[in-house]
Amino acid sequence: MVERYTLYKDDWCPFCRRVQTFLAEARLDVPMRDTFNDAGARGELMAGGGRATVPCLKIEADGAERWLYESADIIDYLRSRASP
Ligand SMILES: N[C@@H](CCC(=O)N[C@@H](CS)C(=O)NCC(=O)O)C(=O)O
Repeated sequence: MVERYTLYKDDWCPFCRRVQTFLAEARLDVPMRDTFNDAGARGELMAGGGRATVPCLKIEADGAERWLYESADIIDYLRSRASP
């Protein structure tokens, strides 16, 4: 199953930075949406995930989407998907 990811983050958040550092080290190219500078991105996060907390990973597959909060859970999830 092919999954598509979008990371909702802001530049001031240390938990977001932790996820971004992991992505860089793992060489994973995940599109990002900045909820601090982009009201549209913040609206998407609120509407889809239910709260404004970042980081949050949107996971799209088979026409469905999941919103995963918590930096440690996001890293664990992407690590497991990158090397099952
Ligand atoms: N335990 C969470 C902490 C996330 C967190 O506290 N994010 C802050 C920014 S650094 C936030 O979005 N606060 C605003 C809110 O929750 O609405 C994680 O590791 O991801």
